[in-house]
Amino acid sequence: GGQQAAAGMPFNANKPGEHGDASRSPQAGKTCPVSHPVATASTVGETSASPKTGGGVPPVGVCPAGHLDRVRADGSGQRLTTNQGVPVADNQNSLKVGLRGPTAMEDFILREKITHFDHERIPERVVHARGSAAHGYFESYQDLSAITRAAPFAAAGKRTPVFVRFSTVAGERGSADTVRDVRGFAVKFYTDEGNWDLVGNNIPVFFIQDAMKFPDLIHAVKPEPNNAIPQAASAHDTFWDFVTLMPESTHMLMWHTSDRAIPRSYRTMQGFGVHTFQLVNANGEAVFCKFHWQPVQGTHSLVWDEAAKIAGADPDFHRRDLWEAIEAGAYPEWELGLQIFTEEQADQFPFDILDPTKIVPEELVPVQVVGKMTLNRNPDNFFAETEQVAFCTAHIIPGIDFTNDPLLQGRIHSYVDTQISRLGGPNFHEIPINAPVAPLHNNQRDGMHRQAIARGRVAYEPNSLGGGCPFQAGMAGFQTVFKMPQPPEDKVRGKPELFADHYSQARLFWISQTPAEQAHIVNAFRFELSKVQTPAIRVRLVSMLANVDPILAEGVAQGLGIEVPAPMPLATQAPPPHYHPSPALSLLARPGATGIKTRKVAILAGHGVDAASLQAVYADLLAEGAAPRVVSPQLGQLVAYDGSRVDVEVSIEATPAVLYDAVVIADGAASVAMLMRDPDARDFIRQQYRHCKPVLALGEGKDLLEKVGIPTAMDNGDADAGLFVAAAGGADAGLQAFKQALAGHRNFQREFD
Ligand code: HDE
Repeated sequence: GGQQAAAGMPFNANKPGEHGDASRSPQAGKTCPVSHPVATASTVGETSASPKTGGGVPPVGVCPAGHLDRVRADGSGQRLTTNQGVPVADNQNSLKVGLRGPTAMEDFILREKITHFDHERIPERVVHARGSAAHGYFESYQDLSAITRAAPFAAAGKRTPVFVRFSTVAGERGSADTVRDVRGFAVKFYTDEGNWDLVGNNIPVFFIQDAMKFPDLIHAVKPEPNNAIPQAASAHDTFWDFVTLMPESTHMLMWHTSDRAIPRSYRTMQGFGVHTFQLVNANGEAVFCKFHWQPVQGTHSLVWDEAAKIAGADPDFHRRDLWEAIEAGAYPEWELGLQIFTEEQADQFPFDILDPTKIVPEELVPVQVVGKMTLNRNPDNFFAETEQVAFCTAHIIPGIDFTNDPLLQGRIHSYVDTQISRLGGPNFHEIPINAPVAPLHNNQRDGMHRQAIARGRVAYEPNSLGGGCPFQAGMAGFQTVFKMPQPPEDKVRGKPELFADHYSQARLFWISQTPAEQAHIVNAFRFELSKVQTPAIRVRLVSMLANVDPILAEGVAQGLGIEVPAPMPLATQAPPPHYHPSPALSLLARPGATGIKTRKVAILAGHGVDAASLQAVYADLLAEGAAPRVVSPQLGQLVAYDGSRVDVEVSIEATPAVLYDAVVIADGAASVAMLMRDPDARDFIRQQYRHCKPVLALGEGKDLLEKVGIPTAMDNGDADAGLFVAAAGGADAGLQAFKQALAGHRNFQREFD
């Protein structure tokens, strides 16, 4: 770059970037205008065989988010401009009165840039602030028009684009992903009859029965208002103070302390609509419905010690997992299940279907699978899409309707209301990610940030000047068909009698868990209440649990070092319904159908490793869709036993044990000796073992197990179903067994040994 300044010019007027001109101007031949890919019939489906989407490639099927192409922007190859399109000559220096003088007020370029920056942030969501999202589509397996006229179910094979956001509830936008919390599971269907938002959670019940209590619940669980502690945690006094004074939360607390609240991945959780909804067909006939999302990948969770460590090692653990799976073409999938029942059936249930603290057990009403959702495209821009997406329970379409669930009724108001302040006005439906794909015509006008240019004189109805348009859709439009009991004549503040049974389904959940899951619940209560500083709150909690199960209450009381107090008084004298265990409520009931796909496997190795067996195992795991990584105390290359070189992909320090689903210890005496000397490597093995993950020791790798004190058989003499020692060179049988264990995820038996 020319440094010779003309007389009077600043000496560095033409100074190149410190890294040369390349960092400041496009490379030769790179200045052509960028075309924005638009999915057409011929490109649709093209990417199904491709290992990667993202990066603007049109996705499979109905081109999820294809409607967003019109607003996608890409600066590559383009010159820099202001927001007014004025080309910017110098993006390094503000305009000054002389090189050492003050900045000129007239530098509109600087001022525009700084002003925009100053206003970059919008308020985070008051709850569910931390989240991640992806595009995809829902495909109906069948024509459900006999039950509902909802557009996505109109025909077998029909595809409807979706945008799905997963979230935690309590933490702030930058909090860690793996905290103990409920996960949001919000789906926006862009149907051809308008947008339908199914705003659910990964737990099928809720803490409270009435919207009136929601601000109290959230104030109790959020960081305490005097010192803003703790972040993204329910383990503090105000939360447990509140919930132990609200016994209706007992059932939810059982789920909240279960492994459901620490999922392995967004891809491995169920989703639930929670409330009872109605499905309505074209004849106006209604049935009740509960929505279930069932992950094809199976349901898998973390263990608590691991979740806590991941929060430090990779706070973006779930965000990264979702992103990487989609980039790798391992598209997450969920089947949609419906529990459909009539009012007559509902009248026979021992609980009220309007009570969001109750499930409808699958033994009572089986779940019918009616379609599948596939997420196959990452957002292009986190803010524009994931942050600005506005889910509202009020967004339903013909064929779906509410019920009188008093929690749902309050939500119908809350979501639209909150978007108005979060997104700055009533036109948030015009933000591209929120805009319906279905055509939109009405007489709503104006407001902050209005985009649409409504033509003509007429913004009222009825009108003759506009030919009566837009006209009412009549029978083709949304109609409310409340099959629910008619509202009583007198307005009341109160609850139906059956809402007062707070414990039977909490007990149902408890007796449906495997021993390992029960132990985790006891431990979680102990942990949470250990953080509570007020002894009376601990006692109150145990008195609630005493109504659920004596073993549970005793286990928690023991952990807290207190006696089990008298059970909390019951809110109803009616005899409690009796439930049999429901195996479907155990996480272990759904191992999933994707085997070891996307499971992360560390192959620990050092110098002197047996390269041939390492590479064989690596290739084998990769071929089955797992994600093996050569992990070593140091980066660079390892010199193998045979003199060849093995690339280290990542250091132990950068990716500790908790970030992997399993570990293989590579063979080779020197390699194993190097690992033995490394404290991180020793910890790695201990933690994999403690977290019940599969471990495969190849050849001399077993010496590392011995070194860290891991028994190769369980105390009772049984083989550990997740620990495999393969003879040198004979990895095959061991590897097969290891992969089977990896598909099953964990061996919880270890916790009892
Ligand atoms: Fe929400 N909830 N909620 N909630 N909720 C919000 O809306 C609210 C409830 C859920 O990814 C807010 O856009 C009330 C149950 C999800 O953007 C707010 C009540 C269930 C998300 C709100 C509930 C949910 C939210 C905050 C009780 C499971 C994130 C920001 C009457 C069925 C959606 C926003 C996303 C978000 C209110 C209870 C799920 C304030 C008043 C029950 C998944 O409107």
